[in-house]
Amino acid sequence: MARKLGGDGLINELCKGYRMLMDGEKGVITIDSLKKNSLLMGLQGFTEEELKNMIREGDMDGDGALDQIEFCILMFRLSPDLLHVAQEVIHKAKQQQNTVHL
Ligand SMILES: [Ca+2]
Repeated sequence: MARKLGGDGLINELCKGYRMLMDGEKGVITIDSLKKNSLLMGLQGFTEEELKNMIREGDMDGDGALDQIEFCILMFRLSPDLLHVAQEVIHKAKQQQNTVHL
């Protein structure tokens, strides 16, 4: 599915996902907001331990929550396909830059 989206679409999808999962008051994804909102998004079947691991995995500054950048990086790490799309987008962007310079 990610493949059909262009670069902007991909980032938009990630941002949309982030906003749906985050704690509306704190503006970050916490274990509680992840638990609550993943159910609303229909992402069932994760145990609390798996969700905690997801936060721990992505949390780079150790505050126990995922900010937008941490979330996006985690998504790219969890999905090799997404990473492939991102590389294509970067590749295309570079080609466009080259065209402009020529
Ligand atoms: Ca963090």
